[in-house]
Amino acid sequence: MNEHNQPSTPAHYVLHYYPSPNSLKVIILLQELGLDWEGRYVDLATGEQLTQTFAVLNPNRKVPVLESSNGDVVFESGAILEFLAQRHGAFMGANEAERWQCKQWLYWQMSALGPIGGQAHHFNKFAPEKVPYAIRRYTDESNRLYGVLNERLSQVPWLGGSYSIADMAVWPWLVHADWQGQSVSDFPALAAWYDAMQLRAAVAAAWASYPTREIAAEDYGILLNQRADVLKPG
Ligand SMILES: N[C@@H](CCC(=O)N[C@@H](CS)C(=O)NCC(=O)O)C(=O)O
Repeated sequence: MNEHNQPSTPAHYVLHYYPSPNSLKVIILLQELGLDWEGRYVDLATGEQLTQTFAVLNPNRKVPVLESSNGDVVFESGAILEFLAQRHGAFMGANEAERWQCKQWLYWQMSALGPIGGQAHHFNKFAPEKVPYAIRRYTDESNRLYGVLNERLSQVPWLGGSYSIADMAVWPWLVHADWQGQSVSDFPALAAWYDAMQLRAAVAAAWASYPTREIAAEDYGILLNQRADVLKPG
């Protein structure tokens, strides 16, 4: 360890991922930092995340999970972003005030935009039955959250003041705005920020390496029907 409590040998990282917004956040940061890393695809449709091998990495049995050659294992995309940003001393704000702005918007993404956007995806696109109340509830709340982002980004160029992991956490959740019943172009400051994100080489590289595919409805069986018994060794 050096004086910053960081291992002195550069680490090799393994990202257990699936092509979804929460994994894409981390891929963007790995690209921004220019780190030595490889991706390991976790087949969620066949339940690879529910195996005992995977449960050792993440007791919540979800991707992403980051492993380092120094023995670190981190789950939860927000924690992974903080871990890498802190360890490599970048993208967490240029000063104390920005650090807290960055954290606020990161936690906002993790607690609001992600969960609400996820439910909007679910009820608009994947739910086997159309539930009008749920569609309206999550589409409207997504719309409100886009408004919050637009307001913030009409005051500052990046969510934390300077470019940070907060921006990297939010952008992947806007890529499928249509699944949330939204259009980024309805929000001018947000649209300008979205375009600025896309112009970053690391974001473009992360996006290019991100295999998007339409997921067949039958692949969702395992994802949409889990209760506590999935935790039992099978
Ligand atoms: N809060 C978690 C959410 C992780 C999450 O929901 N991952 C999804 C893919 S985006 C997953 O692994 N789903 C598998 C399952 O539900 O079985 C994070 O941000 O890391």
